[in-house]
Formats: sequence, structure tokens, C-alpha cells
Amino acid sequence: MTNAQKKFDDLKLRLTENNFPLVGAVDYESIAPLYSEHGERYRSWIDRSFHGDMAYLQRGLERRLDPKLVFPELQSAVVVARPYAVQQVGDTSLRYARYLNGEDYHERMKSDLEDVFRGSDFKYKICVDTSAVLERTWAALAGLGWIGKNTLLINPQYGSYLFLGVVFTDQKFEQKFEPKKDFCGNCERCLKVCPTQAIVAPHDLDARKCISYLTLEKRGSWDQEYDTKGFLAGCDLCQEICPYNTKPVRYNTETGTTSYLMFDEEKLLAETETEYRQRVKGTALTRVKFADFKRNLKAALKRP
Ligand code: B12
Repeated sequence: MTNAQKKFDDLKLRLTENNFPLVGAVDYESIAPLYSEHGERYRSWIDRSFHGDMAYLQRGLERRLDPKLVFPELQSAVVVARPYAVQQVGDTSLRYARYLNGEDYHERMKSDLEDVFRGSDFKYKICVDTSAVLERTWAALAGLGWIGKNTLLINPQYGSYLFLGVVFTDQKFEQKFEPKKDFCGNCERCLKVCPTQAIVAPHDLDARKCISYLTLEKRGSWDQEYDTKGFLAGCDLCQEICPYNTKPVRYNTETGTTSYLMFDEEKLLAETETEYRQRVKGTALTRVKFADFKRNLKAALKRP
């Protein structure tokens, strides 16, 4: 085993111990042509305006096409995934996407990664969600799973209820390039289950129609009425239906429902802005402004 491989094995062990059961690494140089293919998909997605009002996705186009603009010393990416609780959050009349149950993953993942990488004898940059980084592309190229028709990264054992993190480094870890085979086969359940037909073709999502986008990202009124199937924030329908999520490897993620996620219809309707702000303070829901939460509530309850 070379020193580089040994270094990665040590890193992987520490990451696994820090609650990242899926870890991979990929040298950029060796996959650059494949990476460009992903980049071109991204460009075409933006060209078709599928990002809607998420202007930051357009602003970050060049950085996504050329990851060296994000981290000039880039030699390889270490990619991690952390499963979150698979239990449904609420019932079908009023519910939240599963990833909202628990603490905000952005800060937790970043600080857990920082704990492992701090003190390294090499340069690195930690990216969780908010950097101009094609996280699913990196995860797939690092062998963590394949990109499903619902556009989510699916791991054959853990399914897709996963948070991803990418760490750019100036090291080569000399890992074998071993992408996972795509096991979606002929299945198109995710396309069929989506009530807004947001997955316009396999692997192609028009975010403007996606309930997750409408309830979390879109500000103000919607261009038309949508059946959001009771989701107050986020949406999991295209994951719930996926056969790889019915029996994922058990992981220590089962939890009760976090108290900031409220379901009582009357209380929700009566909630004031001050109460709402107090309820969601410090959580991932702060992203959803009060007026937009009320919009989501009315849509979920099918009230004018
Ligand atoms: C913008 C965004 C959204 C948007 C747009 C979603 C979308 N599908 O693009 C909205 C608000 C709708 C959204 C929703 C959700 N999101 Co989101 N989102 C992002 C974000 C910030 C950027 C994604 C992006 O670049 N989209 C643009 C499209 C074109 O890129 P893409 O779908 O990733 O596809 C790329 C590759 O996958 C590849 N590709 C895709 N298919 C194929 C097929 C082939 C053959 C090839 C070669 C390549 C390829 O090409 C594309 C360009 O590189 C990422 C974090 C990040 N920085 O990457 C999180 C992220 C993708 N989201 C995440 C999550 C958890 C969700 C939700 C499940 C949350 C929820 N429950 O409501 C939903 C899922 C909806 C869905 N079906 O995608 C996780 C996904 C984890 C996973 N297992 O994949 C991420 C990675 C955040 C994280 N750090 O964990 N999200």
C-alpha cells in the first residue's frame, strides 16, 4: 500500500467513526472528462431555466463547470454521506420532509468534517450544500451510489435518505475509480408518483414544479395551484416510492419528531409571525418565511 492510500484509509476510519458510514475519494484528473459530461448537463438545466428563482445556481455556473475556480489546488475530492431518519414526519394530511426532522444538517456536517480534517498536513475545503459544487456528481464519481431517475444519489444499501458532503483536497489518494452500477432499471415509480410532474424525464427535474422548491425556495405566490399532498415544507414523494428506501440498512438515526415541527391544524392556522419565528429559530425551517409558510399551509389544507 502506498503512503497516499494509507493516508486515505486513516481518514476513512476517522470519518466512519464520526458518523459518516459512506466515504469515498476520487482524483479529479482521472475523471475530468466524465466530470465535464455532468457539467454539460448542469449547463443545459440552467439554459432551460429549470432552476426557477434560485439565481445563485446560475451565478455559480462557471464554478460548477470548473471546480478549480472553487479550490485552485484541487487534486482530489473526499466525499461522505450520512443517513437521516427514514420515519415519516406527520401523516398524509400535514407533514414535513424527513430531512427537516432533527438539527440543521449543514452546520452539524460541516463541524463534524472539520473535526476530522482539522490539523491535516494538507489543504482542504469543506463543502456542504451551499458551495458551488456538484455534490451528487462527486458522490457518484467517488463510488457512493448512482444518480437515480428522481435525480437523487442512491446507495444500494442505504437508499437515498442521505446528506452529502464534499471535501476538496490538494492530495492524490490513489483510490481506484469504482462507480456504482445504476440499478434503476425499468422502474419509473418516482416519475409517476410526482403530483406536479416535476421529473420531466428520467434524471431531469424541473425545479419550478417540484414541491420541495415550491414550499422551501419559492418566495411569494405560485404561478398556479399545486397539489402538494399535505407537505408543509420539502417533499419526499419521489424518495418514498423508491424501492431502495423501503429497507435501507438500519442506522442509528431513528428519532422522535423534533418539537419545532408542528402539525396541529388549528394551532398552525392561528399561529402569529412572532410565534412562528420563535418556533423555527435556529432550525432549517428559518429558510421559509412566515408568509410563505402560511401559503404552504393553505395549499396543504386546500384552502383559498
Ligand atoms: C438546488 C438544490 C435543490 C433544488 C433542485 C433539485 C434538483 N434535482 O436539482 C430543489 C429545491 C428542488 C431541491 C430539492 C431537494 N433536495 Co436539494 N439540493 C440542491 C443543491 C443545492 C444543488 C443541486 C443542483 O445542482 N441541481 C442542478 C441539477 C442539474 O443537478 P443535479 O440534480 O445534482 O444533477 C447533476 C448530477 O447529478 C448529474 N446527473 C444527474 N443525472 C445524471 C445522469 C447521468 C447519466 C449523468 C452522466 C449525470 C447525471 O448531472 C447534474 C449536473 O452535474 C444540492 C447541493 C449541492 N450543492 O449539490 C442539494 C441536494 C441535491 N439536495 C438534497 C436533498 C436532500 C433534497 C430533497 C430530498 C429535500 C426534500 N426532502 O425536500 C429534495 C429532493 C428533490 C429532487 N428530486 O431532487 C441533497 C440530496 C442527497 C441525495 N441523496 O442525493 C443535496 C445533495 C444536499 C446535501 N448536501 O445533502 N434541491
